[in-house]
Amino acid sequence: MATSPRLNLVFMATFLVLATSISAKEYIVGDENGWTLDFDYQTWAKDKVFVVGDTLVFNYPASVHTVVKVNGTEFQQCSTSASNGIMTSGHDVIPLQTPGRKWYICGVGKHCESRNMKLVITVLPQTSAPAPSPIATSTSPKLAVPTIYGFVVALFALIFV
Ligand SMILES: [Cu+2]
Repeated sequence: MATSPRLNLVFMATFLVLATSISAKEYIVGDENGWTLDFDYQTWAKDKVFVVGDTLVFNYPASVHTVVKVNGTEFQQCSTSASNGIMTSGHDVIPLQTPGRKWYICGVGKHCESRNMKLVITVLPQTSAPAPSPIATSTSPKLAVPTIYGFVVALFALIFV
């Protein structure tokens, strides 16, 4: 019993769609500056669109800084509580698993209060329509979408012609 070429196409299309939906962006906080003193993280975050499934990476010399996930109030006050997860590895990879606002500060000394080591981002749901278009510097995720649409159109053409 021969495998239908159309069935193969369905599998391929399914695979492509899945591959696209799990593809995620990794953001190095502060880019080459990393997680450090006196960097403007709000400007860094401003033109980026964070989506569930993306990851944040905080790079810094371990023992010099930390990364503490806090709430909005703690963020404003640069305070931490026992319930906050603290990360100290120097290469902290944080998967963005839920939509909403996320706040991160450095828990060392007055790095948050006086040296601007604080980052707030808003994570969008994965299913949302294309976000307000950022001035995209990375083009690969954008290229993938027309590819999928083209493939789906071709697939329908094959099935219904
Ligand atoms: Cu610090």
